[in-house]
Parts: sequence; structure tokens; C-alpha cells
Amino acid sequence: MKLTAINVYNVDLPVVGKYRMSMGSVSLLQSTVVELITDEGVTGFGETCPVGPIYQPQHALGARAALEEMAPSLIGLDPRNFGQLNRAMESALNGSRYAKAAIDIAAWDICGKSYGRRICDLLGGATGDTIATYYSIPVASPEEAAREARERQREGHDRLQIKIGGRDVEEDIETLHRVNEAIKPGMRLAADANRGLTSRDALFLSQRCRDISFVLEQPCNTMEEIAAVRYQLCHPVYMDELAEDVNSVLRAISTGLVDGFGMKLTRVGGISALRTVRDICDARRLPHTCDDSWGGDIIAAACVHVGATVDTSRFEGSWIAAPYIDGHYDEENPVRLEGGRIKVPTGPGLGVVPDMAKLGSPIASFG
Ligand code: 0XW
Ligand code: MG
Repeated sequence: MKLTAINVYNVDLPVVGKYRMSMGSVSLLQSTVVELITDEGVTGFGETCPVGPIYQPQHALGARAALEEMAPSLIGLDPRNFGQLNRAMESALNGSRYAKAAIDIAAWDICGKSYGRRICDLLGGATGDTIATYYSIPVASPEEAAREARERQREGHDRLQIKIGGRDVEEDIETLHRVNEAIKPGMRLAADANRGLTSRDALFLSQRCRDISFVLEQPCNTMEEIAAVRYQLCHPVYMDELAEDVNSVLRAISTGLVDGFGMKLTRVGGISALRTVRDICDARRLPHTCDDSWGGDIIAAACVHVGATVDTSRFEGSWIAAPYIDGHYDEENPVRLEGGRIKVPTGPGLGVVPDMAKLGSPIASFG
């Protein structure tokens, strides 16, 4: 099997409702969808969708430039040979793992389709028909966050991520107390500052919330700021934005900086890289999520397939953006929340096939 063409699509994903994080709000995300076409008539889809240009160093236009740089050198390769494909991407371009991820996801999709297996089966087998997820409550007033936490628990969610940061830390402290009072036993919490706290405020917050069980996700901007307060914090620390690749994950683990990860599929380089991270975390029995910063059904399915293969005792769930997106690429097999869980797609490969009308015409084609 050989890659004969690569098409790149732009999909505008307007945000339904309000999505505010410590660094600001987002209202429209530009997703980049990649279609790999082979000489055997099998096609695969991948996606990458940074949640705006300031959440991380990645951004939509950067992904497209990186794809343009790499795509010509991939034509002719067998997409089922992930090692070769990833090496070819490394030889064509340094970094830009989030763009390589879209190609890698599409290659796994092709592999699954050509062998008639789901990606989760190729990755070692799913733990069940459904997987854990978590709901992310954007930065909101203490009252609003508490009301939404109650509502999400009623819907069946058993893990909530409360966004904090980017405002007076007193309001974050009050929010966590109000949410804690609003929920019934059985709910697990993460407080995610998205790099928005100083180490001083992380200390204040953690110490003033010492009686509330939550993991503190990505409290500060740098590893050094986290390290400075790590052993004075009263809560386990998870790393998200700074877990940029397999190496940074190894560094964080080997220095004892973190107790788990909010793990992002495209940031580390796609399904192949996330599989490595999954296995490293497994060796150290570290909990982690398998999600991404945003994206439609393609990203969601990819996250769910990897998430389905993580030891359930340490799996913190796959977050998907579906509640904030109007409609699906694949209306027949959408990836969505159902009673606080997500059904693992059943079709071969990703198990979602985008409606080409929703992708429009390619913005770039190679091959
Ligand atoms: C909740 N998320 C997975 C989606 C947002 O875009 C960011 C994020 C996170 O955990 O930082
Ligand atoms: Mg996070």
C-alpha cells in the first residue's frame, strides 16, 4: 500500500456557549483535518485543533505550514508502517509534533481499516465498550461553577475539572469550596489553572483548600515554578501543557515533579507517541487522561481509542469538545457523552467517517 495524495481541510468550529480558561476565552476554533489517500482505495483521516493561539505554542496556521513542509516527502510511503512514516516526518521537519499527529492519526485509521480492526484493538485491546470521561467547567463565578457541578453530577459525571486562574486567587479558592459543598460523594475533582497561577498563589490556594480532595493540574507556567512549591502543596500535581513530548514526560517523572498528567494526543505527536507515554505511565503507575485541547469527531475518536486501552484504575478519562460543538463530522457514528461515559466507536480504524460536505474543498493538496 502506498500514499498517493494528502488533502488538508480547514473546518471552523464555533464554540457553543462560553469557554473561558485562565488565559482568556475562545469563541471560534480552526481545526485542520488531514485526509490520506492510498493506491488501494483506503483513505484515513486525522485532525489537529489547537484551542486558539495562546493556550500552547501551537496554532492553526502553524499546523498548516508544517504539513506543507512535510507532506511531499511522505508520498509513496506505506502509511501502515508507523515507524517509517514518523521517521520520514522527523527527517522533513524538526518539531511541530501537533501537525505530525494529524498524519499519524490518519495512518492509524488506514491501518485499522485495511486490517478490519479498531485502533483500540491494534493498541492492545479495549477495557470495555465505554470509557471514562470528565467534564470541564470553564472559569466562572463560585455560584455558577457550583451550580454547573451539581448539574453535571446529576447527568452522571464522576469527574469534574474546574478551571481556575487568571483572576484574584480568592475567587478561585471560594469557587473550589462552593463546588465541593455542591457535589455529593463519589465525585473526583481536578483544579486546572492552565499555567495561570504564580507559585505564591498556588501555595495560597492549595493550603487554603487543604480539606478538599482534588488534583492540581498545571498550576504554573514552568517546571521550575512548580518545583519551587511542589512539596509545600497539599494536593497532587498533574502536568498538562508542559508535557510536550515523550522526553518532557520522562523528565517530569524522573525528577518526581508530578503525580500524573493531563495528556494531550496531538501535543506529544499522535497515537504512536501517546502509546509510548501510556506505557511509560503504566510502568510508574501514574494516572493520566487521554485527550486533546479541542477538535471534532476525528480527534475525539483517536483520544477515545487510546483511552480505551489504559488501565482503568489509573485512567482519568478522555475529555472531548463535543458539548461545545454544534453537530458532528459523522452524524451516524458521532463521538459524544452519554450519561458521563463515552462509547468506544465500533467501526474499523477510528470508527468515524467524516461527511465530506462538512469538510468543504481542500485548502491544500499534495501528491
Ligand atoms: C479540558 N481541556 C482538555 C480542554 C481545553 O481546551 C483545555 C483542556 C485542559 O485540560 O487544559
Ligand atoms: Mg489541563
